[in-house]
Amino acid sequence: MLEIMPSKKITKQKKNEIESNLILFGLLLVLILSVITFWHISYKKNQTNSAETSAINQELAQKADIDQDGNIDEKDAKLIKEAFLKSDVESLKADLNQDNKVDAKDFSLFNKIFNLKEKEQNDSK
Ligand SMILES: [Ca+2]
Ligand SMILES: [Ca+2]
Repeated sequence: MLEIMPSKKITKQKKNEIESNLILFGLLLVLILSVITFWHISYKKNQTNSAETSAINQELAQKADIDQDGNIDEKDAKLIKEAFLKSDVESLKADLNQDNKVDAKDFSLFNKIFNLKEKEQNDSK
């Protein structure tokens, strides 16, 4: 009996220790969960952003196919060169950023799309 009493006291102390450890553990768990939630939200945000970017590229890619033959190739490059600094209806098909003139901005946009398409084709090979 005498031996059991002090050991019970120790157990009570240990219990308090365990309780405070549990509180710390709980706080840590909440912290980890909020970090995961935050990471998840920003990950989803990134996913939405990249989806938006690819949608924009898709739209631009359709415009960059100036002769509408389904391919973005040298023929379209030639058309955009011919349309350079012109503002008639036919030339404005090459106005990719739609500011009503065909200039270096459209040309660099076309190059970007052209390179993207080429990369896509190489990736799928
Ligand atoms: Ca074309
Ligand atoms: Ca333009």
